[in-house]
Amino acid sequence: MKEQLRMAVCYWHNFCWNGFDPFSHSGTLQRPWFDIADPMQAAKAKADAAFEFMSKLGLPYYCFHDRDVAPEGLTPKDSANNLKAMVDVLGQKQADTGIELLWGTANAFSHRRFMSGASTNPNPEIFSLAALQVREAMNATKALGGYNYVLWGGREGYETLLNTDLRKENAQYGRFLNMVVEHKYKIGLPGHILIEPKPREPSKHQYDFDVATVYGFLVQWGLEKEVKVNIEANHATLAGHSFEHEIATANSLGLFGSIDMNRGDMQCGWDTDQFPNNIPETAVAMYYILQGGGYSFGGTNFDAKARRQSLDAEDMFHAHIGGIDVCARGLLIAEQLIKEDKWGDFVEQRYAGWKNPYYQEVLAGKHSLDSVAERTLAANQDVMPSSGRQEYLENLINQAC
Ligand code: XUL
Ligand code: CO
Repeated sequence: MKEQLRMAVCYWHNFCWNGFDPFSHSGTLQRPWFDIADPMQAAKAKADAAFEFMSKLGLPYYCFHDRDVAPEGLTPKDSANNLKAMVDVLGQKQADTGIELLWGTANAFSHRRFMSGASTNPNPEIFSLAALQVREAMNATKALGGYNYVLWGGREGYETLLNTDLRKENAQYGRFLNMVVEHKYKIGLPGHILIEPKPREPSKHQYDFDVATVYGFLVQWGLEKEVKVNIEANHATLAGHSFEHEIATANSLGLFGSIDMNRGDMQCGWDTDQFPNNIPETAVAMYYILQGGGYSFGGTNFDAKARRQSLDAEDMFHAHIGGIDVCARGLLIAEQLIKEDKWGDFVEQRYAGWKNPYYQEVLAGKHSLDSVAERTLAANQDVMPSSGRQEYLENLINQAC
């Protein structure tokens, strides 16, 4: 079961406060690399701290944004070279510790050039800068033996419709994503291209609103068999869904890839990225992940950070250990629920009528609305509903916890 969790820690949230914070909710943990004037030396010191921390936790994987591991340079070429230099550093760290790269991604949302979008920018030269940055980040991921590549479109959306051409931006995004998929095959990345849905923040409206919206976009651009989703718990909350709703939707559409594990705040509606601490909720999410067949190349990435007033390195350990334990407990409970099979069996029984050969024919398109209506008229029998047993099912979960 332990292998099923495929735990990773995200550089972005734990080691990334490199002078900016787009979400204005970062903590103030002591960060020794802050005092180092040379940005590349600071990046190396940050890598030392990150790998020491992840090793102490015994984590098998990590994830990164390009600009979190390597500073932006004065020119696009400098930025690309900085990342290449850090790939060597990170490669050595991986070899020394045995920690592997779950996924890489590009931060194409913090720099002011992306304020009107990356691939969806009205200016095609900014589209091209995003293409360069993503190509470099994909190549870095490949060079480090990474499994997957994530795209989160923080600025792929709009602030006001008044200045926005939705049709044009959609076509740009569709072409960009196809280019990314083509490049994946060119360099031979083993895992998935993963889109991470989120409805808003920093853009007022983001195109990758939720899993179902992403699916529609993928179908439009012929990519529904090529791209999967990285589902973040707090992003589901922001979209007005539960985490398990997003996981189950991805399962039903064949899109499930990976998760960003965290929790939001049910009262304030921000992307607070807190560590998970609710065991029954996590168990339900894990249940759907297992039910869908588990991870293939994906994993459980902590896109979470300790709170602003949790100042000490010790707090980082409390946060991660607590989060990992909640996921582990959730996974074991989910395993037990699947073994007991009362829940699965109930759902199966609820739909059992559809196994009837006649209804199999209906689903296969062998009957028209007329023929179904005539058969029903001939039988002339009303049907009573049966109980959905919601409370019984809710109790099953709590009993397993
Ligand atoms: C932002 C977020 C990102 C993505 C990767 O809300 O979740 O860190 O996980 O860009
Ligand atoms: Co995330």
